[in-house]
Amino acid sequence: MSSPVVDFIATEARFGARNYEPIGVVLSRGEGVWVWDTEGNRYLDCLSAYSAVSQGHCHPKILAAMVEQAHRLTLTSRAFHNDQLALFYEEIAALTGSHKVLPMNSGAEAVESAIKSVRKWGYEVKGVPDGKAEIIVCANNFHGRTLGVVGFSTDPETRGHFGPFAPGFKVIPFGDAPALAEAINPNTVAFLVEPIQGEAGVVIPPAGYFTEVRELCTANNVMLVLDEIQTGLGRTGKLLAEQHEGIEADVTLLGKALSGGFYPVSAVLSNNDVLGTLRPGQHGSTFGGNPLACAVARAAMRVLVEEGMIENAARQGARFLEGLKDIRANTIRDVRGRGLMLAVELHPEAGRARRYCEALQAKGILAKDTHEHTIRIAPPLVITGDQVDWALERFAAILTQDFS
Ligand code: IF1
Repeated sequence: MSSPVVDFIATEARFGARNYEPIGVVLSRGEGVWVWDTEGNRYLDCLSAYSAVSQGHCHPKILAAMVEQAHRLTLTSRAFHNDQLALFYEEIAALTGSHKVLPMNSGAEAVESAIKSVRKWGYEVKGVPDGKAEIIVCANNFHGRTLGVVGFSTDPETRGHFGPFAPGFKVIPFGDAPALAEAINPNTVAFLVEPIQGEAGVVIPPAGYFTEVRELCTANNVMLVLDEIQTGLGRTGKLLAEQHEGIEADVTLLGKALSGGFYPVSAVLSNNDVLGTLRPGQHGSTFGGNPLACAVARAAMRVLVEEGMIENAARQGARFLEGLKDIRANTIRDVRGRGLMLAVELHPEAGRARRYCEALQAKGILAKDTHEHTIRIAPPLVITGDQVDWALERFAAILTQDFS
């Protein structure tokens, strides 16, 4: 057979580094919650490019902003001002209530930038002796793929054989406030944590955890850095996941949906003097804050709010979660989620989650397994109630089968 699907997959395998193992579908078009493969089959996208296309595929207003800006000016570098950056700053600050913004590109770059900033703050404001700054992170974290970041990963796959790594990180269990209290010492500059651990399998901490975390950080002059790259911008049914516990981070990291999936755009936001310690020449990026990125991000933030996507994530997320909980299948060990960040954890004996994702694909749903036994579900935030019900029918059909 010489179908184009075989060609694309084989050619990728021949030339590409094999750092991914994609499901056997070749996508060529997307619109809203739907994507189509090269043979014209339609799928409901329950991954949303790891939450980057929260606004739906090829959102027409973000597309228009991107095309319009691309015709005028794409990149100036930060050596000169451009007429989009100030507007991006104003709008992201108004949306999130943050005081200072550092624009970057990928999520991992935002994390790296935050680490540099809190260390510098530690030395210049908190008074930590030079070279002694400590950052506390959580076991099973996922913050990206750069060397600095994988160095404090606890996943052997993620960090194995990539060392040596930078020192200065201390790992504690996630969801354990007493462990944080114990780990803090006078050289601690920050606690870096995901509000809900995504890659770990959508792990939601116990209620009250972040309230205690906030209090501990404040009491010890430790910067609370929330990685909202995946949870932020409406994914969990609130603009920021921190709002579920009524707290405010000192530093917030955004990425992914900040561009609605059109372009890599990330940002470090701070409520205080953390970003203020960066002086000219001490940090930067060729592409960070470029006019195309800013125009795209402005449109991506605008449609999120104007089209009620955050409220819709709360509403449809509750419907999806309830529907999943109603599925009676002995393959299911646990169902959890907040907003449209959901997961079905299978019994280990039920077989690998990957098999279920392949079966879902045959029924017109694309979802992604994580950690062998968990199916992650994160559709675009524009999903309707009927589409949730359509998906639930198919999840029920697959989960009542046994692929062990
Ligand atoms: C891959 C998971 C999602 C992130 C958080 C920073 C980053 C990510 C909380 C880095 C990125 C991605 C990247 C992708 C897999 C993925 C992922 F499965 F690992 F957990 F989304 F669910 N902070 N997450 O989730 O952002 O530099 O990639 O823009 O294969 O690496 P990036």
